[in-house]
Amino acid sequence: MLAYNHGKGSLENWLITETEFSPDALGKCESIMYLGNGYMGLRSATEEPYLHEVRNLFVNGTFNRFGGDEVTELPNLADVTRIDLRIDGERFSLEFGETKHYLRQLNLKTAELTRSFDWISPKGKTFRFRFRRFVSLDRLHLIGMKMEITSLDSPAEITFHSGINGRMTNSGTQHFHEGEKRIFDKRYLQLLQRTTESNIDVVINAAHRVTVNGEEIRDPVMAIDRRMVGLTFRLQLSPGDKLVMEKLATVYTSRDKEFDKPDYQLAKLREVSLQDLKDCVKKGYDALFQSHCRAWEEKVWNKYNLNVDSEDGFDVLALRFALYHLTVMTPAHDERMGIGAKGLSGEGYKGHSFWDTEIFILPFFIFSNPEVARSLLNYRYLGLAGARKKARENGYEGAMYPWEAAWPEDGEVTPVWGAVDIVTGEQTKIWSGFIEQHISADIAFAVYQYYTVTGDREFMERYGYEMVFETAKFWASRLEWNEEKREYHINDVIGPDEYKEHVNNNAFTNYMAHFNIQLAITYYEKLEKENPRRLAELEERLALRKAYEKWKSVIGRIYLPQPREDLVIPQDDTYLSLKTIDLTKYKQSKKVGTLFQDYNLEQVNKMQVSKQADVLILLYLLEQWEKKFSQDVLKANFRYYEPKTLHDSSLSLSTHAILANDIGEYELAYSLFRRAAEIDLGPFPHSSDHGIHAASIGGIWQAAVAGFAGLRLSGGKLRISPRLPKHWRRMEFSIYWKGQPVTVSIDHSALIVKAERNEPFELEVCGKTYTCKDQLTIHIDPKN
Ligand code: IFM
Repeated sequence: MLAYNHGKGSLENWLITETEFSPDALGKCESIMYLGNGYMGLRSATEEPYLHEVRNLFVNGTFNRFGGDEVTELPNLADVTRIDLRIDGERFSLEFGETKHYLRQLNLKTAELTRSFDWISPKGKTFRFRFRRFVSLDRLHLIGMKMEITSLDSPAEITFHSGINGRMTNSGTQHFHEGEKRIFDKRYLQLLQRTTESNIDVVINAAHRVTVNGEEIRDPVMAIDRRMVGLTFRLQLSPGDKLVMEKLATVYTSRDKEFDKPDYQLAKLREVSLQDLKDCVKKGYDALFQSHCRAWEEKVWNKYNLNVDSEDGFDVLALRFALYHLTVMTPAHDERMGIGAKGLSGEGYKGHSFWDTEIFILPFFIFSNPEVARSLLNYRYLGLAGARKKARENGYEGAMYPWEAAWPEDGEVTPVWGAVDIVTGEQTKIWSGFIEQHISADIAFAVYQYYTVTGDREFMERYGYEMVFETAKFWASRLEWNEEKREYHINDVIGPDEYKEHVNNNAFTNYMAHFNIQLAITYYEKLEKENPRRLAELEERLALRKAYEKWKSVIGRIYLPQPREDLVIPQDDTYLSLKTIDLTKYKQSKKVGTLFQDYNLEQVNKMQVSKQADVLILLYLLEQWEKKFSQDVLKANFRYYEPKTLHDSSLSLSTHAILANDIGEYELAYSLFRRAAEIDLGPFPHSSDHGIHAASIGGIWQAAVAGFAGLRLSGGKLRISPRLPKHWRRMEFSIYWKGQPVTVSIDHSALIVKAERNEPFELEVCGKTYTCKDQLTIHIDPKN
């Protein structure tokens, strides 16, 4: 059972609480309460093991491929969290005995996981337990853990084993060679393992400090076995005695920037990582934890300054949950890495990056932390090599970005086979890696958005223009001339709606390809004026003049599906002529994908049913570039597609929430926002088993800021057209506009925009253009 109202006073709406332990629904809390710092992610499995637990530790970027039939994935590293505990010889587990006052909590403010309860053993002895854990935001390689056991009424013998356990797999796949184990000074444990194919060295070190009533327990029994190294402590507790175990661990890999160099030496990696652990041990758990808390305060809460005053505390908590996860999932330290669709919280999607990053997550960073946004775009710049390879292999020019991306040079890594087909009993073929091609334009869109918001010319000249030019070259070569209609088509694709495969002229794809080519033309002409030298350099490498001429010749002849008489834009050539079925049952289902209990994908392909926002996300994105469609078109499409959209992808609800607000369906907008937040925070016990939903989490922020606050690009300009939900009294947040910090405060009667450096800028509010010099106050008519 999850509860969100346990935080009181300064902790109000900061705590995610599990109030009852359920061995049948472990995945939920393991995922949503996972800890991390962008360098690594530690799933929050309990210390004592359970049958259906998934214990994961991932370090970003350490991809490995196990055998030819598999695709590369983030390997599950050795575990440091498990503790095998016996009390008077009996195994400790919450499945036995009686548990009282159980609470497991993630404190979003301090990024600390705690668990506390009283446990009455089957022999009737009572113990008080408290566990604490953090993954430091201050020292990226550090994990800290603490266990406290107090015997409340009886003497007891406690034995526990703790160490580094390399017997971990990704659902059965073992990514590491056996490795080397070592114990230094009877205290410092070290496990060194190498991935089987990518040859990445991973070194994990751990040290324990065990005390009873403050007195240190020394001389544990040392153990080294296959793929593990550990210590066993044995001690006696009298009634009232308190056992405290502090465990610190450091995790390093040869992928770390400071080691991934031609002069790399394994010995150095081992030494540095061990020395770091020793330094940490000297500082001690409490001091390390304090520095970690300070880092959260400075780098996250004070920086983003997102405050909502809502009658419903859940809204506040959901936004903090979003900022928490956006922080722990993002490799802000290393531009060679992207964000996985499940962050670093689970094995789902193998740590791969999708368009989820550019369209759903990046806007948060572009507006709130542009440096990190730039790093994430650099990751795609580095990915140009793989994208060019994919284009070449498919007979195209330029850069065709992989649908799923891992290490930048890997290129396409989408698996080819997926879930069972309920009709044939075979594995369904995943076509996305072949024909879900809009990703290339999505990345160009992200470059556009980044540049427009930040004005970072240096980034553009070094990386951004090249990405836009190369993706435009891809689209120009991808277009297919239709002689009969005398226009260019894009056939045989999957658009965002993955329930429609092999369609022709998916509106999203065609418009985004058109956008990408138009953007390349605009940027080419801009660069020609602003920096002809840079253009000449690019010209030499990329044969741009020829490409530019091609763009100019195709741009006016790309087929862009227009609104019909009823203003509905056809999602593709056939969608609107497919049969409709009664979707009530599936729309109402708490589980996603229930349609596939009755139909296979081939059948679903022939119905007007969408997995996720398609035309609607197009309208949301396009408006940011140019205002092409009227409010009536928006309304007509929302009303047509929303009833047909099952939101079976977590990417969908937040987009619908934003657009519902845009068309004045305010209550629906709030309920869609709420449902988006409940994808991970809702009561459904298994919705997050494979990990959190990173894009949806970015979408929570977008639904609040781009939706309710109405802050987004519109026709290339900044616009803020707020319409807060009725029960939100106030909203405040900080963004950056052209490098200047800007604070935005909104309530139901006024919008206040503050230029923190007094640099004047223009913005549009509810259709009118204003100049904000230092502070701008605009009164809002709540009726309008
Ligand atoms: O990128 C998404 C896609 O749009 C829907 N299926 C899941 C992917 C990863 O989140």
